[in-house]
Amino acid sequence: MTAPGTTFYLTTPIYYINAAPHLGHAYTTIVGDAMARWRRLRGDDVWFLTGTDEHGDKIAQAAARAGVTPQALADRNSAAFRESWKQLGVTNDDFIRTTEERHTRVVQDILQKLWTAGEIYLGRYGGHYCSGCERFYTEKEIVDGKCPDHQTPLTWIEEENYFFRMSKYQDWLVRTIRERPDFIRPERYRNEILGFLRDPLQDLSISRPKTRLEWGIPLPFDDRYVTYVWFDALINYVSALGGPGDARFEKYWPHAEHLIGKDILKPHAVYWPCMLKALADALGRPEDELLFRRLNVHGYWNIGGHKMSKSIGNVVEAYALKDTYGNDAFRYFVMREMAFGLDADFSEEAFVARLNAELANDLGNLVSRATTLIATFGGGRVQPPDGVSGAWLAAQPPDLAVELAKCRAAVDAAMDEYAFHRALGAIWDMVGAVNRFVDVQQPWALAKDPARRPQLDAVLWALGESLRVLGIILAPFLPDAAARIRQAVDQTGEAKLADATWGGRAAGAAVQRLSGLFPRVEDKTKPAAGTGAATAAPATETPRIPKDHFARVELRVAEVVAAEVVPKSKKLLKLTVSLGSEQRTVVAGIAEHYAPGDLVGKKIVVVANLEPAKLMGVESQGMILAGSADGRLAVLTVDRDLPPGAKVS
Ligand code: ME8
Repeated sequence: MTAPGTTFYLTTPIYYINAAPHLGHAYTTIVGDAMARWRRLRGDDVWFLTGTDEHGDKIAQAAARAGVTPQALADRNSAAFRESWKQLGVTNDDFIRTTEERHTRVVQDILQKLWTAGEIYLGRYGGHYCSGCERFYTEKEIVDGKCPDHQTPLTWIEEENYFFRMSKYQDWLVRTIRERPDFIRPERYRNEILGFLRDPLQDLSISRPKTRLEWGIPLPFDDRYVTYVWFDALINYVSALGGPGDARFEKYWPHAEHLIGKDILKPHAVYWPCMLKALADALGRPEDELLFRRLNVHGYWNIGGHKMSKSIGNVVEAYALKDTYGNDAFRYFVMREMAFGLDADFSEEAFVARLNAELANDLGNLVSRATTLIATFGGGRVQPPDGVSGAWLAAQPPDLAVELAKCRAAVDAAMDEYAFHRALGAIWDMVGAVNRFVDVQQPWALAKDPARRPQLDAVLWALGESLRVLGIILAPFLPDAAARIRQAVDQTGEAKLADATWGGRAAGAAVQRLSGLFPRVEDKTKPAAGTGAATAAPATETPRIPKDHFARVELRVAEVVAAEVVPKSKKLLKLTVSLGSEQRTVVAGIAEHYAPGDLVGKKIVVVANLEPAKLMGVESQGMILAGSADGRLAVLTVDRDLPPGAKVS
């Protein structure tokens, strides 16, 4: 694990601009952003790069189909990627385009150096070419005479081309991968490449004759040719830093880590290290100064059990869910659902399930519960406990200081391996511990006994402290929600990981109520209960009553302070509500419609003068109002802020 305060350079692939940004692109860019934010949070000096890959057959063909020049298409579509990442809140430090002069200059410079050093030669080659893949296939790779990827017929092409002497680096590459266990991660991809390298490595054709393709970077030593798109594209990682010799390159390149999907493993794990080794030799520099540090490879998203296909548009639709459910929810789902390195399946149903259970329920409710408890019982302030109550708190289960230390260590280790799913799992363990802490400590019960005020204050302080540290640790993953949490606990300024220690805030703080951080959403993918026709009871069936009958019912606004399931009951929730001057316990048959935390912090309406009644052994001192139709139920709330206890008439 690298020590905090180090330099770090992270790149995503540069995306082809013949398709709109979709789920796959968004995933890599989001995890890249989370990693960049995480390393900045640790205090590292970070440079995070993304961009677009704009040359090659695919782009030329797409432009021809659209009736525009390749450059016009590139300008328009590259802007779509840039805009998309901006909307997602991605914090890239630079955005490189392969049609930029700063890129073509470095590509031509590197080609010239390799040519001069004898690393490139002119040769003759005949092969089966797929224009979709922009590559030749060997006899062994062809399936039924067709491209194994596109299942389209291949074209036999024979031509003179320039070749990079890649084969001579085969032994060196195998040795390097063996000596550096984390050069290609996770291990399954390292093994895949070592397996591939058991067969002889071919030299790499790095040019395309202009007679066949004009849309590329001209070779500096033969202008009848343009550069093969992969040779051009890989160099973006270096050209964006200004190329060897540039101050930015010399600072960041030794710490370079690439992030890619498994589809582009071979160019990154084979061509690219060989190119860099050849460049190091040509420049007379040690190979360590030119090799990247790590290649981090993730798996592929499938959609609803099917392979992602750009043509059906499902990948674009999946990405559009960020607009429906919000950036943070989208980020959370993709990072939590995909075990980094393995394939995963995307479905709206799974998305909504996680959103409701983990974001709305676990995290959102905790924030709402904790801030409401502090507002109600602490007057909106928390104070660090003194020696006696501090010692009492330290002995209370669950021990949140220990839980936090466990969470921090687990997140550190997970992020070192790009295991975003595990990092979030560890943070949710902490969220769960704090929720348990509230259930076990029952601050509303402590509040009933004035002699236990110091313990109540210590519990409230622990809740404030939990939210403070969560607001920091969550920042790389859920930047918007984390900022709102930090604001609610009066933390302004930049979050720093070093501050996420238990008891890190010595002074007291004001805490503001924060509810609805992640509103629950209805699962549209599940059929609604009932027939869909209006089946609410007709409003006029019951006999009319004089007005004063209604006036005998005392309705009041009540604030839900705490809620729990009544043991052994499926239907009942026990709510603790505040009527301003007093607190009441109200038992309501709503557990099939609301999780306990859903209502905490909400202002609802109760019948305050009902005779007490026992339900499953719990005395209910009132009744809440709720509407129902089609098997659905909704608790009545007030749409403007009124103090608890306010009369309803
Ligand atoms: O290959 N699941 O660009 P590209 C997960 N320009 N990630 C996916 C994905 C999926 N189903 N589909 C795409 C190129 N990705 C080249 C790269 S780099 C020097 C040149 C992501 O637009 C993933 O990161 O086809 C994958 O590697 C990348 O998009 C490919 O993007």
